[in-house]
Amino acid sequence: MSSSSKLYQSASKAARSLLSAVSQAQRSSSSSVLTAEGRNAALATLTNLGRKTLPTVYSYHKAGGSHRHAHGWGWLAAVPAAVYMLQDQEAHAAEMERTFIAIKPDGVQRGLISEIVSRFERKGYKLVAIKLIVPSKEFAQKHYHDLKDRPFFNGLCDFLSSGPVLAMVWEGEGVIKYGRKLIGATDPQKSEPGTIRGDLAVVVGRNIIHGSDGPETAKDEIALWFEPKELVSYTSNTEKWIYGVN
Ligand code: IDP
Ligand code: MG
Repeated sequence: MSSSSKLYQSASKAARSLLSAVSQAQRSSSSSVLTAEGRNAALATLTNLGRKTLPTVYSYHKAGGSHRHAHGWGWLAAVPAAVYMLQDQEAHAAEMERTFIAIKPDGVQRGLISEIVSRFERKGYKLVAIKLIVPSKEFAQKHYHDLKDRPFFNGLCDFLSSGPVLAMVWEGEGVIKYGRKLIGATDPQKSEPGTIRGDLAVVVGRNIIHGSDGPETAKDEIALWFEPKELVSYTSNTEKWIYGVN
């Protein structure tokens, strides 16, 4: 299980125990005002993955805070909305995956970084790591190790190590497989229009972008190109609009 789904699960678990506290509190309280501010505060705290969720909620309100609704049990009435959102997130978190995407030296030199990044961004995938590097030839050989017996292997590794490569990790439901769809067929002569290679490249030796071809390769390539600390886990504000079950 990925660390992000673990986080979603523990946050959701915390939210559920809070929910039972809420129903108890509501039964013994006259206040049941659901304010937008209160809901946002609860949501922001509860969905803030990677941080210690519950203690933040409690200390914020214990300290009195500057929040004018942060008194009595009123703020607790806002929590069910947060729980609902979390359960939604939990449903898709199980499917969440990461893939390694790289803009090769030809794509970087041709000024196609923003064009390519925007296609992943607009689709709804989340950027979790990015860096511009010039890989060594040895590194390129490691990256393309499965092609070492192909006649173009040496030239390919020379090319990959010839200039800057924009290395990235993108996260989202089905991103490994669908990322390959966005990229298009290996040979741009065969890539469909509308795909990155179909729209922006002409020959296989200069097909501007790399994308992991499966879950195992994605895992290996992310580990090859990035230190774990370079991968940034965060909740995107758009996630609640990109994912959802009706
Ligand atoms: P992929 O990049 O679509 O996953 P692979 O078969 O893994 O395609 O090949 C890796 C890279 O090797 C290709 O993106 C392309 O740059 C290069 N390549 C693949 N086939 C040829 C070829 O026949 N001639 C020259 N380069 C090739
Ligand atoms: Mg490949």
